[in-house]
Amino acid sequence: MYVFSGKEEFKQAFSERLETKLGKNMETATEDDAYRALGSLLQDKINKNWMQTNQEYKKNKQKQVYYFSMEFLIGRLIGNNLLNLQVLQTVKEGLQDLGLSLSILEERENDAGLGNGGLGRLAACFLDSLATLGLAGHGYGLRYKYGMFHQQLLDGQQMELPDDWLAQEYVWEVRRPEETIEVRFGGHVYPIEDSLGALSFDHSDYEQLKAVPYDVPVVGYNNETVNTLRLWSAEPSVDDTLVKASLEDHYGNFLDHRRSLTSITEYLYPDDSNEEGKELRLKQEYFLVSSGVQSAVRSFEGLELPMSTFSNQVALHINDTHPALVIPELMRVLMDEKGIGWDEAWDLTQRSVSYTNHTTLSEALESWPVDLVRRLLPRIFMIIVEINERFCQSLWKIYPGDFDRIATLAIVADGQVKMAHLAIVGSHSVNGVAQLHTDILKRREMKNFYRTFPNRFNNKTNGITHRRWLMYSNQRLSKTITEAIGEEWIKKPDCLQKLLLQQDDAALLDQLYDIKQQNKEELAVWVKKTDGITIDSSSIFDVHIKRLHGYKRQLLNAMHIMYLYNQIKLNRSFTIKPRTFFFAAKAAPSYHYAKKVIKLIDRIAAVVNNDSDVNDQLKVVFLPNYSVSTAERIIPATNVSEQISLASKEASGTGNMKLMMNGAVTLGTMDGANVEIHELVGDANIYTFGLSAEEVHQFDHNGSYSSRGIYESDHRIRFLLDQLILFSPFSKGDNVFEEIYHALLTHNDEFFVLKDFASYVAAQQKINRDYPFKRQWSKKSLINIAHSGTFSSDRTIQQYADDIWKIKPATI
Ligand code: 26V
Repeated sequence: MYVFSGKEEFKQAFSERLETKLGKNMETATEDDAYRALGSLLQDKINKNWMQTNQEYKKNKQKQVYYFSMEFLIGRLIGNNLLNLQVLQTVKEGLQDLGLSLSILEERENDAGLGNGGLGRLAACFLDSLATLGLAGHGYGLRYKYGMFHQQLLDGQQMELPDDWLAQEYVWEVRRPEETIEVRFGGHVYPIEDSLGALSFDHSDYEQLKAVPYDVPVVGYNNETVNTLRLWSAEPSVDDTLVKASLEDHYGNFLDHRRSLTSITEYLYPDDSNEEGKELRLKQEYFLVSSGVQSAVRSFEGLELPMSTFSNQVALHINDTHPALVIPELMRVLMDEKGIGWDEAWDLTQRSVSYTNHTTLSEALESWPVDLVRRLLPRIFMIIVEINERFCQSLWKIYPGDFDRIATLAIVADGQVKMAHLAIVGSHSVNGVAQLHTDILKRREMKNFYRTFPNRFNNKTNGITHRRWLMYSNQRLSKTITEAIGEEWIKKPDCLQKLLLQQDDAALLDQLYDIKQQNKEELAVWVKKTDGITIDSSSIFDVHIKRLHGYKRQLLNAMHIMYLYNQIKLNRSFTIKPRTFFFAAKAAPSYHYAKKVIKLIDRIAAVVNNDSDVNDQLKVVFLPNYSVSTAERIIPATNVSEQISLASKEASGTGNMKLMMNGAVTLGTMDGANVEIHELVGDANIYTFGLSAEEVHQFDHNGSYSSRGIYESDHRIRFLLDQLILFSPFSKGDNVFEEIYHALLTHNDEFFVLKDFASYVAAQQKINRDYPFKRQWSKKSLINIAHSGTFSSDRTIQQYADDIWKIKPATI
């Protein structure tokens, strides 16, 4: 896309924009003004191609993919847009000439945290790849007024503060009131039969509200494509004056009622591990689904094609089960609004919808009480019941008399609507997010469904966009890679493998080492500035960044640090290569145990960092408020990537991919995509440890694990656990860590922390021995970078496009 011919043209346009948009000049403009002027200037350039992209799609009757997701963790856009428009360098230099720093202006943008973690960030990476590959794929999400909470630590206690990201005008969004959709909740549905015996449904007494879209452009890299991320916002409907009457004209009641309706898009649910069954969450889900489906149908109708071709023109993808109501909602629109019969509507629905599963953790599996669904969504409920009836009847034909099997597969059972069952039955494709995860779905979690629909199941190993996570966030490394192998890797990330030819090139290895060193120094400066902690940038940077969860085992890492501390304190001859352990993690606000682990890490940091016997060898840093923009700072500076989940629990992981791509070496279990990383880089370039998924399964199955047995036989572990509850530098004699102690001992250590401790320590010792051999370490780093192209989301999206959505690039 043509943006600026060079920095002079940019400077001219920028100064003009300051004047025309903000009435400021270089003397009077604040940093905020400058950011705003830059954003608005880019938005203008993007708009032209945005419009053109939409027109081309329509003219060519291009099949459209709508990616429905409750979360899009997009982070800041300015740097990414400059990169994709290929003017990052021009603008950086132009601003410099004007006495401004791009990186300071970038900080003015609020980081759009409309997601919890991996699932939301994946959606954002996918949008980037769709646009870059020239594919007609768009995001449908919610415009939460408050995104992921802002985390602060007060004496190690996590505090959640509201993320008021829209407090300042968001430069990238465009409100499109003309595209508003009406969404209905509640009321009563009655069947009516006409004189010919045809059935229709009358829906009355419902509450109606407006879904107003705010569109955010998604700019492809070095092409003309601009797709759309459409975020829906709830607003009161004009029609609700009717409601006013039913509330007996009481003005206060009326306004309360209005507020409660529009609260649907107030905030993002900050828990990604525990299904709470909150009514407001179900309302959010249906609000997204109903707006999205109606809007997709409306666009389809603009093509003036027969309804029977819907599934040739439209693919609806659901990111986990959260938008699974897409299935009955599309059935409703096709039947009740377009007059199509059940069988044809069902056929079109199944052909359009595809579903990705992101977890096998039973606590996170969604199911909704039948009573709630019936009350909130009466027509949708009727359709779900009918889908279930027909499905169970079809099962009866395959498995006559097998009540038990049919009961385990039913969509509605035990007073609950099971969303995963609905998603599998109503779609043509179900995929897991890494090979191991897909195998577990097929062999265990969804075994009966897999037997019934073997062709529906497939794997799509996750990916990350190498544009944001390498080209943008690690510009030094990108430059060196291009100097070494040319720039083909940018369009074809698999070409990073060319680096393998130079794996013994001493100069290149030294250069990689230096780049890492510079990135570490930069991070150290930032940590000093923001948290006041001094770190040794020549120490090993060991990084554990992800949501805080029992299965991710931040506790295992923390206990190892306690162990090192004890060793150094008690054993004069024990030394280690200096190491800085970084953590960043948000805990779900109601996840008590997770908050205790944060507290423990904070306590360990306080002890270790202030003890002069150890703090030349050991430092611990907990970086608060983990977000996309902090990840962008930490990842380029990492030596060791901690991916230590209990095998079988982490569906894929994507941080593992980002870190590998930036030359970190993985310390990991054989879980999720770590398995695939290991396969690619080989034993010499990854540190693996711990139980296998199969071993974990066997223990869970036969119940033979005893954490107490380990406590009794391993004195190191006994010592550590006692330090949690008896007087020690960590416990300080109070009972704050009793909960952790009991989880490990009384409740038999659900996540096998004690079981994997010994092999984790051994792997860490190996790292301690290997790191000082600079060239060899750099070679491991190079081999990781070289194989990381496989994990570009361009590869992932190409596979979705070919195998699931059946779409080809458009020519814009
Ligand atoms: C679940 C729930 C349930 C309660 C309500 C709010 C809520 C929000 C999100 C979730 C989804 C949890 C699943 C998830 O995030 N899975 C992660 O997906 C990543 C992308 O595929 C994958 O890399 C991670 O391994 C997986 O944990």
